[in-house]
Amino acid sequence: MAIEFTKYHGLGNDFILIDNRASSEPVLTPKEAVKLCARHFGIGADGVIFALPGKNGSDYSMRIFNSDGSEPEMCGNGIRCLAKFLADLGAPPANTPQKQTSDSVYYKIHTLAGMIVPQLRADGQVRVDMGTPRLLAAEIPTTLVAGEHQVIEEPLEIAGKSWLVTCVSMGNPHCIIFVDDVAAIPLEVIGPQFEHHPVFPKRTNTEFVQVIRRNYLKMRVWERGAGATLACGTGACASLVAAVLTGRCDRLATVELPGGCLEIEWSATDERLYMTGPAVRVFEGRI
Ligand code: ZDP
Repeated sequence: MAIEFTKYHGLGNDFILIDNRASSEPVLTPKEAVKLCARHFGIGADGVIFALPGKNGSDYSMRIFNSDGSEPEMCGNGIRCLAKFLADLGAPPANTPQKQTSDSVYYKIHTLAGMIVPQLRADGQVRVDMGTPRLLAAEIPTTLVAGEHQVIEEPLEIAGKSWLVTCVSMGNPHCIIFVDDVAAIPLEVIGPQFEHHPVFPKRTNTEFVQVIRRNYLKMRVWERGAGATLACGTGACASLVAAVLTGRCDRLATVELPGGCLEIEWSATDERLYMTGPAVRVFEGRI
């Protein structure tokens, strides 16, 4: 069976998008997704994203498989790409008519991390209501401290060194470490050791963050199930939350990733995270 796909990226975090509106289950298995993501033997991507019919009052649903076939709850760069994909397909946001204006379109997207609302703007940027961060150890999940406590700069021994880690869930787990120089971090060596450390029962995404100014962070990421990627939207949100919680930055900041910059705001009004960044269509094909 032939399947059509479109390739998108958000700051070089790249995805294969599949129009899956005709059925409520993904048309590919995790194993097939792994093959398509392979950079030398397949199409090449950090993950495969399925645009599925809406659920619980949403316009559409998103599911995503990482390049290793695991299924994360959420994906920040991916949901910007999904919003662009739906617009390119001419798929209307059927359940959110009241919010539409001439220069922006809102989609209500059901994800395994709850309802996420991307707003497609006339200037091509996508602003996403990413919901509220979860901070308790049991919610991350991590066993680093007792379940009802927050994990703020707790020591964790990895590769013979003690790292101070702060944990934030954006629906998916993140572990943030503040460092003086992100360029000096041997990501490929220590990233997997964080990802698979037994204190993270669902594994973890790991962000190394350098504070440049109170409104500018520089970050490198090792993603659960995808390795070193050029950008991570949920990771940028989690990093800003960790920086605010530890008094390092303001609630509105630019986060610079290897693939470019995202604007992240942790609203003091509604405690929600708002992420603004690009989503770019690259090519389409059929397999
Ligand atoms: O949680 C995970 O397993 C991540 N690999 C999911 C993907 C996150 C992503 N990089 C993002 O932008 O949030 C796509």
